[in-house]
Amino acid sequence: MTLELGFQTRSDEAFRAAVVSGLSRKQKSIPCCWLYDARGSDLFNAITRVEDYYPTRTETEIVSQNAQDMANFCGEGAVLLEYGAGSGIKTEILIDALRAPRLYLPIDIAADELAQTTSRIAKRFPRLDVFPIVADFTRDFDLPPALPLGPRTAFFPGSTIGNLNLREAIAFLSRMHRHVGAAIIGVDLKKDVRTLLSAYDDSAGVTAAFNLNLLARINRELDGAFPLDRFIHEARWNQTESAVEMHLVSLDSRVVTLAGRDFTFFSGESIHTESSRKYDLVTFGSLAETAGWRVSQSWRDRAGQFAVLSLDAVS
Ligand code: AVJ
Repeated sequence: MTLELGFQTRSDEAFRAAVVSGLSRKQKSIPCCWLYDARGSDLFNAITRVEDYYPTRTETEIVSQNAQDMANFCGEGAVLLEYGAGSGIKTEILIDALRAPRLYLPIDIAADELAQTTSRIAKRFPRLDVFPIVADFTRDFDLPPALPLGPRTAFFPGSTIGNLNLREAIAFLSRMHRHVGAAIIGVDLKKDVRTLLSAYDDSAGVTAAFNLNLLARINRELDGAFPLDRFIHEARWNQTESAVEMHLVSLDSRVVTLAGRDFTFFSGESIHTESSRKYDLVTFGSLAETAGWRVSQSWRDRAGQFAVLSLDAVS
């Protein structure tokens, strides 16, 4: 059974405000949540299937091979929350292994994709209640009151936590602590820079299309005038932040009008559109600890590229 859809928290006005303020900074930047309109979600799903992008297939394999352990961690009659649900492939594997799960609450800002994922999962697991919530999980939001009893576990795969900076990650993990007492979280691990950069600048050009779609969205929704063939996608390794960054680089000096305002670019100037932080297990463990969590188990692939961790609330 699927309950009615939650509330919409992101509006056209919020998009305009985010773009205008982001492009007014010294280092121009736009929060990565705006990459995921309908076309952006499709392009991201295409990224997960390209050879160079290792995280999705690696994590899916880890979840498949350890689904029983993960299900035991969740316990019987679980209430499963998922932050940034996306396409929900890994979630299906986990739900399939759970014993008599009670309720699945996927939370995502991409409303269209959330609706698709929700109906697929509701169809496949007819006895599971599904309650989708359209919300930005990086901000405060309330869970619906009167959740059924049963152990609550959060599922946060995809290394989406990597998109958050230190302050945001602690705020997120603290909010998760208010929502649930246990969590299963995917974390992409530090590795050689070449592997990282090709994952974010794949040879098929899908990541480039994903990044450039943001400018197309601005043109469409904010009456923008970005010439799409004069901006290029770039992936950069930021050693200090231990993050792969995506940028959109202007090939010329120019003035771009959008939302009735002018923005000046010098030749080579970039808009920073995403950071994907890469952790080692020790660093992630102490981050989790700061927010009241203890790592209980960690599952990795053979090559040690990616980790899925179970967390218990300690305080
Ligand atoms: C879905 C946020 C985890 O950061 O690896 C993929 C998004 N960006 N390629 C990531 C993404 C460029 C992805 N996350």
